Amino acid sequence: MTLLTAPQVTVFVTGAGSGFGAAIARRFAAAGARIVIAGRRGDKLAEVAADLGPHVLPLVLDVRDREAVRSAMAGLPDDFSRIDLLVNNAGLAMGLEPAHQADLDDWMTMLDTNCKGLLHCTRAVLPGMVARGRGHVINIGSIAGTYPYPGGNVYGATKAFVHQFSLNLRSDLHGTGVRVTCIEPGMGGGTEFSTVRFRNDQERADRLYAGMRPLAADDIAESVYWTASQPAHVNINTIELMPVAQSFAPFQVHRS
Ligand code: NDP
Ligand code: 8X3
Repeated sequence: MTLLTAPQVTVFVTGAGSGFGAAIARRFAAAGARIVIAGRRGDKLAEVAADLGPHVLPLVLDVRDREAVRSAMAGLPDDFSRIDLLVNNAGLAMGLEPAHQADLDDWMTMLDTNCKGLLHCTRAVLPGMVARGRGHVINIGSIAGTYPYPGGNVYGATKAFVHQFSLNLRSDLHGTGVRVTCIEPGMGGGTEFSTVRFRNDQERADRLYAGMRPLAADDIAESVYWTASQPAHVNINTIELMPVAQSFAPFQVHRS
């Protein structure tokens, strides 16, 4: 039985008030799932929830807050408490400065959100999944976790953490029936990602996508949905996807 043909499937999506997370929530709601949508801004969650039908629970939550995550997960109403799929999507990049000029606070925020926040949510859902003998954790990584680029320093390192933690989780969950996937997109447009990275400099954010077609949030949502829809004996370990307009550049050579 695939996850999505099971009755009353419950999906928990972090960072669902915008971008990929909102699209993922919409995709699963369209398939009839119950959805918990989590994020820090209640107004954004309310906007998303308005389109998702009756089986949605908006949850104002900062994934960096370990105790808040624990108590929010433990206090979910009965209808939403047995999470079949956790999508760890909340995350951010802050700045594109080289390491010797970067803001140390930005680095800590990325670590706290992209790594620790993901750990808080994952650790909270796993015991229930293991006890039920089924479940799926889908982590949103990035090509930045595999391919270095100038200014990617800590952001890329956090996504390398997400990649390796996902693989290591698979080892720990061997024999439990719980699946783990890391989905690693390249440039995605139509989200708040670059606006956040460039500290609300919207012109700079828009320039990044000028004249090219990035991945859309719906492309990521479709890959998450496809991954979760595989038969229960199939585990998709990793998916890396990029826009056709993005590829690789040569190594840099400094000449004196
Ligand atoms: P968005 O900025 O639109 O979405 C990120 C979401 O995470 C926001 O809704 C934000 O909401 C939420 N969030 C941030 N911090 C926290 C927190 N501490 N607790 C709870 N929620 C939080 O960007 P994307 O949709 O593009 O990004 C989604 C994921 O995809 C991220 O992990 C990103 O690293 C990854 N990614 C993005 C790519 C891209 O090019 N866009 C490519 C590859 C990966 P709020 O502020 O209300 O909390
Ligand atoms: C976001 C993709 O290329 O901006 O993770 O790092 S990239």
